[in-house]
Amino acid sequence: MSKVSDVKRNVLEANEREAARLRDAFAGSGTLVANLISSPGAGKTTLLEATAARLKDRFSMAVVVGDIATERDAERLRDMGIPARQILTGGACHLDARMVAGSFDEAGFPALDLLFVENVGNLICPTSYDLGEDFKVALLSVTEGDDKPFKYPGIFSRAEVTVVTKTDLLPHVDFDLDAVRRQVATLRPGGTILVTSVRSGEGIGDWIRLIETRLSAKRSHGA
Ligand SMILES: Nc1nc2c(ncn2[C@@H]2O[C@H](COP(=O)(O)OP(=O)(O)OP(=O)(O)O)[C@@H](O)[C@H]2O)c(=O)[nH]1
Ligand SMILES: [Mg+2]
Repeated sequence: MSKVSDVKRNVLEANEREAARLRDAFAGSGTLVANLISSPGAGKTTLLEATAARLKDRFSMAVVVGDIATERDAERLRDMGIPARQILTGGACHLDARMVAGSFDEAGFPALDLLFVENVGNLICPTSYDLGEDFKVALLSVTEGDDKPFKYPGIFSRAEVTVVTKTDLLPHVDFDLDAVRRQVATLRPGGTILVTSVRSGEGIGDWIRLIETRLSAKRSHGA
């Protein structure tokens, strides 16, 4: 049992060192990095498509996306006109910093303003792996149930931003937004909650403003 925890601790420590190297590199280039985490199908790629549509003409941006199989999400993002690199994890249920660093180097991205990392769809495994990001974003779609923050406290306490997605579907599901707000406020006091729908456009402007504000804060901090 203790050997298993030793191995796990060593893996996480090695990841922390690689993540620190990535964070230094992104500080040097002034690149804002967001790590998007959710269960499968909550709407990560769709939100990134909407983000690309609104920001790609003003900022240089790219996406690194992790999945256990298929190039599909990277293709969707390339179709939106932004460079995207797919990492196939070979079954692993999360990205780690080494995978992101390798993929980023191979991709030969130009100096970027924005890098979005779409993690493997999973609310548990990606939570413990720092990828050198500026902040984690947890997405929760209204079809998943309003009890999820307390059931998966790791991600909702570590994510600076929680994005509730697919609010156009609210009339069809039992989902108490206030209950989610209360849980997130308990797990992440002072955290940001955005309530969004790519279909109706609700909250997408708030998301875009958050990205712009965070980028300009990072740039003025680094200047
Ligand atoms: N009604 C509605 N559907 C949405 C919205 N956002 C995404 N979807 C749909 O939800 C499904 C999953 O969306 P994706 O963006 O592929 O989800 P994902 O989180 O990237 O999924 P994985 O990469 O497989 O984990 C797709 O059919 C989307 O069209 C929304 O705001 N409203
Ligand atoms: Mg996706």
